[in-house]
Amino acid sequence: MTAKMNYDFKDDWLIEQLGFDSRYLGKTEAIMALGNGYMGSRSSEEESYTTEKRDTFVAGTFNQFDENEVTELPNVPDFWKMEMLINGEHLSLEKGEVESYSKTLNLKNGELTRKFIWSYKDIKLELLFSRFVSMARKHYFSSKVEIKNLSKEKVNVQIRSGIDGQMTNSGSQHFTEGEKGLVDGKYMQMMPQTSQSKIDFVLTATHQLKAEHLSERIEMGRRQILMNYFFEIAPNTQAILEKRGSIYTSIDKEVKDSSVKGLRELAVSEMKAVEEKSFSSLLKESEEKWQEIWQKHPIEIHSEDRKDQLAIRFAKYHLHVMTPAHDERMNIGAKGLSGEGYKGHTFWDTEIFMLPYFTFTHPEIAKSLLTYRYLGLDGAHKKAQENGYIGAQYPWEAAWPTDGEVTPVWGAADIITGQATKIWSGFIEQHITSDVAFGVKQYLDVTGDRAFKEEKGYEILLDTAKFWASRLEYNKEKDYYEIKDVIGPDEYKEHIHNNAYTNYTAHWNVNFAIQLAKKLAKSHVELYKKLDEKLDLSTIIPELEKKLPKIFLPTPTKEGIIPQDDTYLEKKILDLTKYKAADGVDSLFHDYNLEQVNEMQITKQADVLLLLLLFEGLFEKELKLKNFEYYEPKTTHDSSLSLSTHAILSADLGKIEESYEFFKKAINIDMGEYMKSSDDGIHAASLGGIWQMVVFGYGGVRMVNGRLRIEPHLPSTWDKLTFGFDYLGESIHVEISKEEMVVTKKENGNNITFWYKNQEITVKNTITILLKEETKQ
Ligand code: IFM
Repeated sequence: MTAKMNYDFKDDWLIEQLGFDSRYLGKTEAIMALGNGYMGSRSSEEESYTTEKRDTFVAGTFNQFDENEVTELPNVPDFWKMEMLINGEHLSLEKGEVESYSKTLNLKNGELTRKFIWSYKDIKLELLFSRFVSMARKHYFSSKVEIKNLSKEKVNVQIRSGIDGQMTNSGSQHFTEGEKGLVDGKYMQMMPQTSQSKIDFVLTATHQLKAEHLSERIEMGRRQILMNYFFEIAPNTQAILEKRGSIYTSIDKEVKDSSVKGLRELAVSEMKAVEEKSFSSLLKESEEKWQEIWQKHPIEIHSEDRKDQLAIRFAKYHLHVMTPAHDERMNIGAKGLSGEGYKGHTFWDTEIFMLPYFTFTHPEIAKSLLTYRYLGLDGAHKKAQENGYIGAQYPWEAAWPTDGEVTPVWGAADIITGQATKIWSGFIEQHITSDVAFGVKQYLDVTGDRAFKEEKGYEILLDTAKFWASRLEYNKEKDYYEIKDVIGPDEYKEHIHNNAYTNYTAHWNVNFAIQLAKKLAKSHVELYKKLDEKLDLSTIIPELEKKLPKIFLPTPTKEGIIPQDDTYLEKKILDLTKYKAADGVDSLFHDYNLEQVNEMQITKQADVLLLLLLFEGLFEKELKLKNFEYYEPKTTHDSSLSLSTHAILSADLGKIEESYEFFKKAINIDMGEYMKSSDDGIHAASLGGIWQMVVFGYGGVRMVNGRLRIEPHLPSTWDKLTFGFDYLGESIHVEISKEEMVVTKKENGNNITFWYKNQEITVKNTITILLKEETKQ
């Protein structure tokens, strides 16, 4: 049997796997992951397989397994597993015959269903499994199985289902077992505690079963509490088992009594209310919440290939499933809540790739994500001090905001030496500090959020610049300040000097902070005083002013190429054709180790090109074009963060067909045919990249030097694109066809201004721009 993905539906809301193959469970476990930002769960099958990776995470509940490991999101006890014995035979799709297998995620309401007919010996059953994590009640989830007997005789069924705490993160057990118990004869509860962070969990589950000749038995095993149900199904009849579950933890913000006793009582009383409702009415409640998400700035793509429309929905679905919008002490992991990859840690992926989606369409969520960085200032100070600097040096990988740096020090074994490779990012991948500042500035430009600016945003912008003041190194011989020994976005180059992206973004951060401090000193005296007391601006700003003009910014060669770093352009060039064509990533490392790659002009992901995109106002089109043509062939796109940047930049450069090819590759990172693409979890940043490709790339929306610009360019296969965003408190709707662009905002709000081809345009209500000619009001 083979398994393959199918996206060919009429309504563009469904993703489906056809056929079952236990070698490829990881694909749909991750890309069909369920969640609501509070929790997220891989969509593992109900019956168990050795190849499965069964994970459920609760955002923010980090724990350190032992002192040799870094803190990570623990894999919490599992609820979804159901072991079934039919006439004493285990239900397993690895035996017998399976017909009409499909596993489907409905992006519209977050419901996962799995359907098939299973025949083994004289047993023939039709099974339909459904489940969802509620968007309406963030602690709750439900599942259901309908079993129809297609055999000639009645079948005896045993189902074991409950809460299974024998889960680990690839072997690391994060919980002490805690108490277990059955309340009122039907509510199973398990109360594990994380071993180091001491977070209490209360997990509750209960079942409802419609079946004949039913008997039941509770089973309390080691780290398990399970119900065993025994019943019969006559030919051509069915049995239905429904399950409800909930998770509460002692760090839940809204819970008044967070003692284990308090959480247990709360969970049981809420479960009693939830139990009254049918599976479908609980699903409906959840669907209504999803509707609110879908109705906020929907995107419509009229493309020859319907997968384009599906892709933007897929991206938005996951962006909401994985984002802990409910709690500003939490942020988005590089794999969301869909896998153990990157341990639930937050990277620059948030500010540069995902935050723009929220800033432009759900500013309140963007604010929460940036508040996390504000709460992370303590951790950033700690990191700066440990490294002998001052100010806020943001950690490359972040977990609980005050933890500081949590990047692991050792990674996979080197293919040549067999020794674990040192992960240098936590020490020297320092552009994250200006990336956070960039995210704050973009949020302020787009929302104009005064309260955030004055209470948090300005402080981040100034404190990050203060870090750079101490980080810059004076080069006496050259009489400039430089940034040596770093890793830029291209992680294939370690210990390099003057990475263009790092230097330019640090320069921007410093420059912006100087202007800001001067403005505040003049016009917001009280605020300036407060910030001065905290950050010692009266010493730092003059120091920054002295250093700024001498910060080294790599200048273009006579061929117009901005050197990625001091030595990149002197390195050997390798033809990457075969590696670029390979399935999956990192095929280069079948032939070379990192040390060797370090010595060649091979770039993992957009580096100089990302700089040209984010700071587009600084560079001429011709220079961008030359650099695009120079660097792209040398880029493996081994990081999922790369393709969207290339798609947007090439669209800006008028290479629209090439851009669309990047777009296609980018949407296929998770949604493609390659069945091993997502085993460690979905690629969160690339999902933010999908939104950016559509709205920034083809919609042409951008903030340039603090001003809104809209300059669309549709791929030739797209007839129409509609989308919306919030700008300075106004809700903007944009409709683009081949001929015109119509920009609309509600009449009674403030006028907004945007730039189109160097023309300043004011929108009172609606404006139509003929894309090739003049403008109609
Ligand atoms: O942040 C990225 C990095 O740029 C490339 N490696 C993976 C990280 C997490 O997504």
